[in-house]
Amino acid sequence: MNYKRIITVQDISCVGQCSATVALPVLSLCGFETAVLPCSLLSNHTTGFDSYSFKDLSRDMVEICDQWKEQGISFSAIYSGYIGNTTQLANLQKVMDACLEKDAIKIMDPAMADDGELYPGFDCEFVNEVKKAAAKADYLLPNMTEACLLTDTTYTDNYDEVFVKGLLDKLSAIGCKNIVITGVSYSDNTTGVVVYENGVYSYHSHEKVARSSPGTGDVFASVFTGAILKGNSALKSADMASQFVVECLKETMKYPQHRYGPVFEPVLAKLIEIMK
Ligand code: PXL
Repeated sequence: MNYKRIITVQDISCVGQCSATVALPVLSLCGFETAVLPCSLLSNHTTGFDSYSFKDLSRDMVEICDQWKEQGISFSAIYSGYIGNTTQLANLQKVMDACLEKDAIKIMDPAMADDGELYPGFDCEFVNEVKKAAAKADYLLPNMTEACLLTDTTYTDNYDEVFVKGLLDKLSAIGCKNIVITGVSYSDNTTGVVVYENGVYSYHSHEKVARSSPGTGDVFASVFTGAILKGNSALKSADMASQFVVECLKETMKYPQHRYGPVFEPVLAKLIEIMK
């Protein structure tokens, strides 16, 4: 048996169900030891709250990475999510160079935008650096807004399959390998994921829950990572991740006042069933 240790590189939002506080429980449940390299420490995440504090941990990232290198600590997979600035992106590359085993799987969620808007604090320069990093991932998991930004395409929520395939072509052209675009909806009652795996295109649609939440992409990416590391195809992994996201959003609907994250904790047991 090959025991896999993952490193997840993203922020810690002390309150708010996103990033590391989602990745750790989900990946533990999938059975993988998950180390965390925090890039930023926030009081709470940047959407759905009135304000937030942000501490940049760029320097700590380098110190931590140097320690790991010195001690020969390495990882069989890396899952990166919300990265706060271009220095942190450069540090992500340092970790990939210094601490990954040969053939380590690289999964990147280019978490920087949603609903046609960049998250607060990001600009074009940052997007350009994310493009370069995205080309190095084995699996890239953008939502529609991020896929448009990474391909210099004007965002629209009125698109068709030709438009989406065009995004995949452009992402392939900049070097992205396997791509999963989330939140691709061609009808009012359904949404879904487009999977481009080893040159093959597929679309998997599922129920659209009338509730969205920041952090949902992080739940998707965490489950996807766990499923890939268990040896599933990207299509199967995306299907498992979508199923769990639907469960989480249905749960979230029970709490109309809960505005800042997907309520995933009460339904974690369902993930065990989905992962079987
Ligand atoms: O991926 C969602 C996310 C993660 N981390 C931080 C965020 C957000 C979304 O707003 O602000 C800090």
